[in-house]
Amino acid sequence: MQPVREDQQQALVSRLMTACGGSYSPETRRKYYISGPQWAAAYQGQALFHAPTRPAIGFEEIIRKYGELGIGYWTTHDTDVIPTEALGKEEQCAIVGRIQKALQENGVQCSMVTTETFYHAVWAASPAAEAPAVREYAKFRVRNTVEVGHDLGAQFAVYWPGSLGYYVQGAVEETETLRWYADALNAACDRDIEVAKQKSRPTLKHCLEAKPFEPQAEILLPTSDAMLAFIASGLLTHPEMVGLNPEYLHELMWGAAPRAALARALVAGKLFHFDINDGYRLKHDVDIAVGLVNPLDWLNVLVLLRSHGYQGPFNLDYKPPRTTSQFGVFEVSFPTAVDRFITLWEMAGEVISDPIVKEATDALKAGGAPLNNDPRDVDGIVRANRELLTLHELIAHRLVQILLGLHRGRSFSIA
Ligand code: 3MF
Ligand code: MG
Ligand code: MG
Repeated sequence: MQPVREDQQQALVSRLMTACGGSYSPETRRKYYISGPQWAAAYQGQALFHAPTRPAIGFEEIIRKYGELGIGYWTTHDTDVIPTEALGKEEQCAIVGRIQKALQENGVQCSMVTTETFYHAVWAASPAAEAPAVREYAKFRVRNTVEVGHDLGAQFAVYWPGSLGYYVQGAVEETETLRWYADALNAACDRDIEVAKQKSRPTLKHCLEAKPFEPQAEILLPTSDAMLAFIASGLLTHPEMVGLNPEYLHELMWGAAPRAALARALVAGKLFHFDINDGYRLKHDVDIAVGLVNPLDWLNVLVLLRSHGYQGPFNLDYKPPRTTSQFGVFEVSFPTAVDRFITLWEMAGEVISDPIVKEATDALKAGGAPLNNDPRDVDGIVRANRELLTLHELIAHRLVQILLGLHRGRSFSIA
C-alpha cells in the first residue's frame, strides 16, 4: 500500500468504520441509560509521561457530538466546565445557563455531577486535610456541586476520594481524616435536602467511587467494600442517601472479580451508578474503552446486572487512546464503545433466556436426588451431586459460545 496522504486519512477511517458494520442508530443508542463524561471526550491524551496529542474542546461541542451520536446523557466535574476561581460566583450562573442551552438544543440530559477534589493545589493534603480552611472549602465545593446538579436536572452526584490518602505514613491520622471526609459528605447531603425542597425535586443519589491506588500511593477508602463499611460506619448523617459508583477497572486494579464486587453492592442495595471501561489487573488506571480487553468478563457482569434489574446509568468513564485523533474520538472511539456495550447488554439478555443455561442452572439449584436422608452422609452427598457439577463448565462454555457466536459454527479451511 502507498503511504496515505494526510487529506485522505479521515475518509479511510470512515470507510473502514462503515465496513466494520454492527453499529446502531442514534435512536437505538438513546434507549440505553448511557452517559458520556465531559472529561472523557475532552481528554487530550496527556499523562505524567505523556504530552497532549489532541486539541482542547469545550462542552458545547462535546454535548453537540454526544447528541448526534445518540449518547443521551452527559456528566461533568464542576471544574471541567467552570474555572475554579469562578465557582459559586456570577460567572458560574452564566456558564450553567450556556450548559442548559446546549443540553436542550441537542436533546441531551445531565445525569450526574461530580466535584473535582484531586487536581487543584488546594487538595494537596486531600479534601479532608488538617487545615480547617481546606475542609470548609471542600464543603463549599460539594454543596456548590449539589446546587449545579439541581440546576442541570441531574439525579446523581459522584465523589471519587482519590486524594484521600498519602505517600508516607505518620502525619495523617486515618480515623480523624475519615471523620472529616464524612463531614463534607454530610454537608453535601444537608444542602441537597434543602435545595431539593426549594425546587420540589427529589434529592440526588450520592455515590462514592473507589480506586485502590493513584493518585495517592495509599488510599483510605480503596475499594467499594471499604466504602460500604464507611457508609455503614455511623459517620454519615444520611447513609440512606449515599451509595456507590463502582468503576469496572478500579475493582479489577486491586485484583477483584468486578462481578463479585458489584454483587456485594447489589445485596447492600447500594449499586447506584456504574463507571464502565476496561483494562488489566494490578496495573495503573489505563481506562480503556468497555469490552476491548475483557469482553467475556463484561458479558458476565451484564448478565448479573440485567438479572437484578439494575436501572442506573452506565457512564463511559474511559480515555480515548492518545493515538486516536480528535476526529477519531467521535468517529470511532465513542460510537464503538457505545455499540460494544449495547451488543454485550443484548447478549446478556440472550444468556438469561438461553434454554441451555436455564436448564443447567435449574438443575444445579435442584441438586442431585438424595441417596438417603442422612445429612451426615458426606460421601452420599458428593455422589448424588457429582455429575451435575460438570454443568459449571458447560455453562461457562455456553457463555463463550454466545459471546463469540460459536454456536453458529465455523466453516473450515482444512478439508
Ligand atoms: C478516576 C476516575 C474519575 C471519577 C470522576 C467521577 C476522572 O480514576 O474514575 O474520573 O470517575 O472523578 O467522580
Ligand atoms: Mg470513574
Ligand atoms: Mg478509571
